[in-house]
Amino acid sequence: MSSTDGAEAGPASGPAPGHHDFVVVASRLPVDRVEEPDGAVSWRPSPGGLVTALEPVMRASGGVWIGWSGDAGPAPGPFEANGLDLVGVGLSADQVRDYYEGFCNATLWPLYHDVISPPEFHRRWWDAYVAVNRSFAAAAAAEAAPGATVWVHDYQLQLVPRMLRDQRADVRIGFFNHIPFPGYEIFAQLPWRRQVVQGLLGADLIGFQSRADATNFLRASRRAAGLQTKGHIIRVHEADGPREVLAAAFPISIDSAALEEIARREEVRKRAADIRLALGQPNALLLGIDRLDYTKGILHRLNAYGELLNEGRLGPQVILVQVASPSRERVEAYRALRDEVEQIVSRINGQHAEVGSPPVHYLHQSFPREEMAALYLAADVMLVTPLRDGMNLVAKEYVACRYEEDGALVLSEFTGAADELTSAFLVNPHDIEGLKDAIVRATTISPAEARRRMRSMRRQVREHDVAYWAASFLDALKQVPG
Ligand code: GDG
Repeated sequence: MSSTDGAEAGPASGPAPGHHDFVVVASRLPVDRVEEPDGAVSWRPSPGGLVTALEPVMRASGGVWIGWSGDAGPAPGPFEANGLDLVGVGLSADQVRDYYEGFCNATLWPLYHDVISPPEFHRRWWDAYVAVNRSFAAAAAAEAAPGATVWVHDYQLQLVPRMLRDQRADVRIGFFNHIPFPGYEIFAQLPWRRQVVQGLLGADLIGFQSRADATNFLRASRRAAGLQTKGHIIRVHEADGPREVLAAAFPISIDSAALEEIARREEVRKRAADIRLALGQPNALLLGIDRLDYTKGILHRLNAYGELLNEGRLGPQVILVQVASPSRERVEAYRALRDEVEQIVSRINGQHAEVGSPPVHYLHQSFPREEMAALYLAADVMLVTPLRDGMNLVAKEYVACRYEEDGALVLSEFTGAADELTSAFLVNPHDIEGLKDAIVRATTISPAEARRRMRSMRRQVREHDVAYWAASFLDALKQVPG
């Protein structure tokens, strides 16, 4: 990402630590540290699902965001960047290796995404996970005002709710899981399954992306922790008596209006036209935008596209632009995936390119939001084909940008987004023939059918935006009996 609208680090201008009524605890701060050649430090917004989702909510409600900066070493003191009050949690180099790259990215991530890649279980990694969760819980306990609302995010911090409650029984704790919660047969592989369930149950409200995820967690509470559930309520036993925890679905979304506003800008529309021009005015432009992650189904998508070219089913000049933003490059499975993706891209281009016009344009880069919006605008067909994805914001972003009610979305049924965007071309990405058929249908869709499908998806994304998501979660949190 090349935009640098970050602010200099400086003392927080908000309330003094320990006096925040609203505390967000997430594994990462919503900014990256940038050191200028003259040694000055600035912070620029960092891309990613959670940041994209929470930034507008934080701005609207004030409060403090606790997270890790992304670099090994001591935490930066409390600071303000980009108008947000931030508190850093420091991770040592060993913790980055064992907690972040290890337990988070090589144990929990693959386990929770249906073991697409085999999870590794190491006791040293678990110990690091416990220690780092303890640091985050301590920071939250220090920042929260009496009776504050604390919103903990995602699979990296599942033990924080319990640890925080043990120190601060007065605060109200919400937890939101951004990734899927797996079926019990898969979750049960985790040697520390009971501790994880009990860690989460320190919260008053546990939010999931879909009803299926919430149901899986309710079952895990019964099976791994031996607790009773009734509907969406889990009965937890505390030293001072029973307590009720609610587990339910709160599908996350995007700031739809803000993104549409970007897409409507003259310069963004011009950039979209220039992109098509640079690609040789293709008959159809297919687009994929993902973090380079094995859950996103990039290989299945490339294989389907390659076969369609081999079979001559797409007609001339149907181009694929694949943005694969760099991700978790120190984790072995991600390095291997990158090699495999790049091999397939080369094979397709080697076989089908004419001089000056390759069919696949592969961009292993990150782009500013305006460029993303221009890409969404330029694309006739958006390909979102994860093998498993909690929600997938890219699908919603494409829909938000298509204000002329054209374009088509091919969407995996294994995303949370598929529960809402039912007018997309829904596919099982493992079924390569079905995926190919859907790509052909989306590419040859009539303007009337495209409008009908896009209009209904746009209504969904407009009415259920990120503000709606945050408000429904926080309202429900207020109502759970504390
Ligand atoms: C997790 C869950 C869930 C990507 N490349 C660039 C860029 N992005 C932005 C996209 C989108 C976000 O990153 C990716 O969000 P996704 O939802 O697609 O996926 P994850 O990163 O895996 O997010 C996911 C999400 O959390 C929220 O709960 O939906 O299921 O896995 O917003 O636009 N943004 C910019 N440049 C890039 O190059 N500016």
